[in-house]
Amino acid sequence: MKRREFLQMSASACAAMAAAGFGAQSPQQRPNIILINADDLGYGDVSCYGADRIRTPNIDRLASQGRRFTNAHAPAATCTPSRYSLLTGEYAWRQKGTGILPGDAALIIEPGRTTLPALVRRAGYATGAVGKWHLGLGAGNLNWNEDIRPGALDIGFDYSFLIPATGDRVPCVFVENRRVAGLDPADPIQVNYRAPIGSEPTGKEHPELLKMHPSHGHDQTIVNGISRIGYMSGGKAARWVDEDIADVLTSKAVSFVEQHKEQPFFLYFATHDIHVPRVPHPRFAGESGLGPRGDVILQLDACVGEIMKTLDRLRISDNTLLVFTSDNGPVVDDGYRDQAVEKLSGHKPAGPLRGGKYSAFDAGTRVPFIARWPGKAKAGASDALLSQIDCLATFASLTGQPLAEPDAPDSFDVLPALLGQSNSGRDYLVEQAGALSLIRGEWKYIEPNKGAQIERNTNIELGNDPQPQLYNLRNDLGEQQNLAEKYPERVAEMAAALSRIREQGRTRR
Ligand code: NG6
Ligand code: CA
Repeated sequence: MKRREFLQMSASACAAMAAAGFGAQSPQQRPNIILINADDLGYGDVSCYGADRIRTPNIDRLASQGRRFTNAHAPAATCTPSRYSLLTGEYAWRQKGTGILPGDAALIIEPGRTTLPALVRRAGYATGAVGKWHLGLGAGNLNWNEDIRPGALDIGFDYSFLIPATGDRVPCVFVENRRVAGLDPADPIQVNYRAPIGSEPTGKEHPELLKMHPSHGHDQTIVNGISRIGYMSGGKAARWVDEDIADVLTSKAVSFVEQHKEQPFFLYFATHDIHVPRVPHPRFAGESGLGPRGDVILQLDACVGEIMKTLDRLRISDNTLLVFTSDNGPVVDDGYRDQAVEKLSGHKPAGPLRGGKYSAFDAGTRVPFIARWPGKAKAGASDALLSQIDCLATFASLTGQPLAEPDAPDSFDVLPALLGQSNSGRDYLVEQAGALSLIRGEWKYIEPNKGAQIERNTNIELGNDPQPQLYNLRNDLGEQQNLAEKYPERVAEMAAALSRIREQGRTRR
């Protein structure tokens, strides 16, 4: 055998061995990975993060068995940019068109790029996405009655079962792989975000047909007695039942785990809860005493419990890294009159933090983040700074996959912090709401922004100010004291650092 051939052969043998779990990473170090991404769940919404008006026993148990991070962030204060960043390792604000998407938007992640699922798939993982997508589907002008492409299957997932956008946006159907699930071809779906389509009633014209009324927006096509954002017609047999969404998604997540228990798998489980419309299954309705928002927190907790139970039943808990987090901070009234405000009863969805969903204040992005990997991730609390944007580089490190230079430009490997081998995560992090913020160590700088200071409908403090803001998060977690005037040099320095981060186009070294 010639030397070159021999080298080639050993290279491919090595690759095969690496894929099979030998070599640098032992099989035990290539755990299954489940990433549960809740929707709009606040830092203070679960009892292991201090909630005392509601109990979340399953999430609490996960926290007691794993690492509970107190300074972990979603990359943005709304869903689409947060999830874009999570899956690509790139700050969403670097790309146009990554704001909250309508339900008929085209896919915003370029097929072929190194995404979180594509990366772990290279390491031999089976990859699945179950739940809320909100990253667009198709290439524009999508026909929902034909094969849907590009979609999740084109950016690294082997299997997908998706809510295309959000529960409050049409189309109110699930998409399984390339097709709308349960669609009757004789009753085709049409979707429009500009003008009414078909003859179905809207919430605006027929409020008498509603079982849940909007408080703002959400007055277009009525599906299951709830008016949504956008217009749709047809697809009646395929429409979801709001009360059953959590159970349907959990059963799809559980089946994926069961089917792939023999090989390493990565499951991205993006729950609908606790986003609006909040319509709990009857077994949770009224159980929290805090109205539907509290009830769907209990429902979410039960879903997490089901996943944990499944891992125990299949005896794979010890070889599974289970991460639980949320895509952005909390909101109470997000557009439906669902008693969330009236029944809050002293519950503090943001805990000690200021602001909420949509906000540049910390409640916008600082979220629960728990990582359990029995025997590998040290149980306990950690205040290491980390972001969901780091999942990509961290899982690359975990699975022994190299990253090419253009990949995941803003993702840092924080594996030592995740496992509790170290308590330092990142040094700094950019956060996205209307304004960008830079967090560095104990300091947070919010750049000047002329936007509204309070969002009228949701009554959330957005953290916008035409003047720069500087907070010391160590002494003033609630961001009450703007120290910008007191420390102008620090402000100038952090503003310059943020400009450099913008201009350089990447931060991963
Ligand atoms: C807003 C919606 C809100 C929610 C949000 C997206 C109105 C008035 N408000 O525009 O209800 O759907 O978009 O939430 O329509 S997210 O969690 O997906 O980012
Ligand atoms: Ca969200």
